[in-house]
Amino acid sequence: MLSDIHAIGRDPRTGGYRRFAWSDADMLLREWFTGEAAVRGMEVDEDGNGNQFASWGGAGSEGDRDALLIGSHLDSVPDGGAYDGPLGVVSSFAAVDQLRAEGFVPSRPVVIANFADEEGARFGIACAGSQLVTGALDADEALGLKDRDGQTLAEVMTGRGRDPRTVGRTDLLDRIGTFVELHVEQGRSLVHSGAAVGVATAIWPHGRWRFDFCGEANHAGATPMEDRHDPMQAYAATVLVARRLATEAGARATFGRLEVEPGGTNAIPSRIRAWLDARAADEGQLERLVDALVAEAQDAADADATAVTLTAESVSPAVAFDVPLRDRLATLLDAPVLPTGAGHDAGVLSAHVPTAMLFVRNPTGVSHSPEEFAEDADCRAGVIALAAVVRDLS
Ligand code: HGY
Ligand code: MN
Ligand code: MN
Repeated sequence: MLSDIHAIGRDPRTGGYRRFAWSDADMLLREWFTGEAAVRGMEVDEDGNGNQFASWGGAGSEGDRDALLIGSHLDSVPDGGAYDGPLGVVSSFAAVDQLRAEGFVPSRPVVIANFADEEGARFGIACAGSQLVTGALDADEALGLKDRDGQTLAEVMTGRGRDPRTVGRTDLLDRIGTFVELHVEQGRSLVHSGAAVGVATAIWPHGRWRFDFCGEANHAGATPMEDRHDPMQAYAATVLVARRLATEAGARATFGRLEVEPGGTNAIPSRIRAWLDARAADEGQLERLVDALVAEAQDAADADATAVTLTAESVSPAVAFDVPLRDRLATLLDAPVLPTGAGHDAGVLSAHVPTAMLFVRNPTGVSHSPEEFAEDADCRAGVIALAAVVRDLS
């Protein structure tokens, strides 16, 4: 199955994927998901947010809170790897295949999810599909989000034949009792522990903040250095301070996305738009890191009489996965437990239903890059583990 989707949304120059929400690649992956469900006789439905669900043994009825949800997401970050998301969806179909081949019949509905727009690569909000389902993300706020071409989510969904009025909270949480998401590990803990599969304990709190550094455009040659109000300076100081502050705090801070206005080679820019992704082991530490960074950015801007404003675009709280479920799976699988600094739909749902994550070893430990990798043998071990979990929980 992974090889079947290998070429979808893949940039041959980099080998990375560009599978953004509602893009052509995303639409092809949606068709792939529907096809995989159909060949297994699984009923497929798509909620108003674009989340797809393939059901084995019914979709679970309202109020039963009985279905076992598995699955993950199929979208990617720009130049993402082949496993972040798809490994969880593919492994879910493969686990169903294995259980059926063994003649297993679940005692409760088993539903495979493809959560829409988990990466937020196009509209900026992490786990948008699952946050809309739970009501954590307001539908109108989401529909007004714009992509880099200025298209709103409402316009994009309409263009794909969806009705924006159906975006928002659904009854999913009334139909499911447990969510288990399998995901490639984004780190090397399992390499160090020598295990193919691990069970998640926690997700670090994290967020995305947009810094707008505003100065005065001017001529690159005719403007003496002492007369400049160049926003690039405060931005540069902020990036360097972010590394120092995060390193000192044992936290993480990344500026991976930047827009320079107007972007002339021979002109001092008027505005720098920079996105901070910051994460820390607890929410207090994260807040202190961002506050300290904003103060440093303000000092740097003041030094050049430029301005800086901060906008929180996406904030994800700390997640501690359900302890009894975590321990049950770790015992069942004889697997190590480990935290993660990466966000997931499982983190969003964990606030509402008992949720767990299985991680599959990634020898490179690299993710959000074409270098992301998982050995076939470890992928198979992940399927066997997920099948054992589905059997145990249903
Ligand atoms: O950004 C994250 O942590 C996840 O990959 N969406
Ligand atoms: Mn990711
Ligand atoms: Mn992911």
